Amino acid sequence: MSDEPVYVTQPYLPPLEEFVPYLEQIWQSKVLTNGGPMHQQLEKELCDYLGVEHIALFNNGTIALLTALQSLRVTGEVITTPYSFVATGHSLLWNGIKPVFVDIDAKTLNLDPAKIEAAITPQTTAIMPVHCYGHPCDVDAIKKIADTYNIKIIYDAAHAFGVKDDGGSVLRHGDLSVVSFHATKVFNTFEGGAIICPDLKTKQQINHLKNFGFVDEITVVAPGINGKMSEINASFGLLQLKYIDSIIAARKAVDEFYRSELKGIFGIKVVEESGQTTANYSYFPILVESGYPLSRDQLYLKLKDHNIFARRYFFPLISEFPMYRSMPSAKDANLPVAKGISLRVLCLPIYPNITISELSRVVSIIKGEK
Ligand code: T4K
Repeated sequence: MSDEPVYVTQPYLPPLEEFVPYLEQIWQSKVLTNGGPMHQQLEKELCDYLGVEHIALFNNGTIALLTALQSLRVTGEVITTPYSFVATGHSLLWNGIKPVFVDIDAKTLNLDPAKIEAAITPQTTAIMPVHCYGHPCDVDAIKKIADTYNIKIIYDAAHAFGVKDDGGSVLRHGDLSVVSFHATKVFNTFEGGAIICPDLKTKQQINHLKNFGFVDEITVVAPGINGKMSEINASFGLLQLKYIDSIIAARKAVDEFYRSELKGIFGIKVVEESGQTTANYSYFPILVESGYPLSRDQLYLKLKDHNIFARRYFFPLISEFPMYRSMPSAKDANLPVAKGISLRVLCLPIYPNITISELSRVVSIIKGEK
């Protein structure tokens, strides 16, 4: 009998019977969406949990990114990283904005602040960095550049739920930060996302934008979109939030297991956490270096042969997809670090309910014992 499949991630699902009372409440109220009681309660509880002032919930992280750009009226060119999920770049294209790719830092794998200034032109109106794998960007250096050139910062913080630095939640940085609550994320609402807003006025404006631009029954102030989170999604978030500390603790244990087991394997480099005081262990990226007996893709395929579905996040680079690759900033010569990392990276399975025997299977394949 072959081994059970092990995926790069699996959502944590609380006991089904605990979800039933939420559904009963929704059935009773008949309020299914449009900012109902579950939605309002989740916004409140997330503010408390994350330690931020204002959150606007969305139906997914991508629509939240689109709306964040709309709300700041970003146009022209935006500096961003090629080393991310394709939604980062797509949110710019959907707004008619030209992405300008800047290389990443070899240690943090985030946008390299030292390379940003050279990419700024009179058309640049914003920077969109990503806290990749939940590892914080160099927020101080990025803010200094944005202040100097009077441009905005929108953090794609899709991976950074619950991550903190010395001053608190990393989600407080930038003009706006956007998180994803997709099923594959540390905290999920099946599909979902949010914009973290600095003040109530901004949140209200974003609330209008996510509801077609309506401010009352007959007044539409902007060409808004439908970005609303439904009551089912919000209620699942409320239930999930009860378990979030144990979810993150279980992820931490997986992270520690891998770090101790993979130590000293020639040619395998574990990507270090950097800059956070509280991590969320959202991904477990390793780099398959030249000293390892297999290439990254050979190891990926070998794991797959054993029913272990590691993922090459992020390969190809965003800049390599057809709608980006003819842009001058997309050239490999402009992005040598990102290119190199994307050819070596492999994200290993990490999620709360992964078992020790599954983890041991992963490790023994990497060690060449299988
Ligand atoms: N910005 C960044 C930096 C992002 O990483 C993302 C999303 C976004 C923006 C956009 O946010 P959203 O609009 O998605 O809220 C997955 C996710 O779909 C995507 O949300 C995520 N980033 C990206 C990094 O990963 P895929 O295409 O790799 O997902 P998929 O379906 O192959 O799932 C991976 C594995 O997870 C599966 O092999 C099994 C497991 N899985 C998946 C789903 C959907 C489950 O066990 N249950 C599930 O329901 O993109």
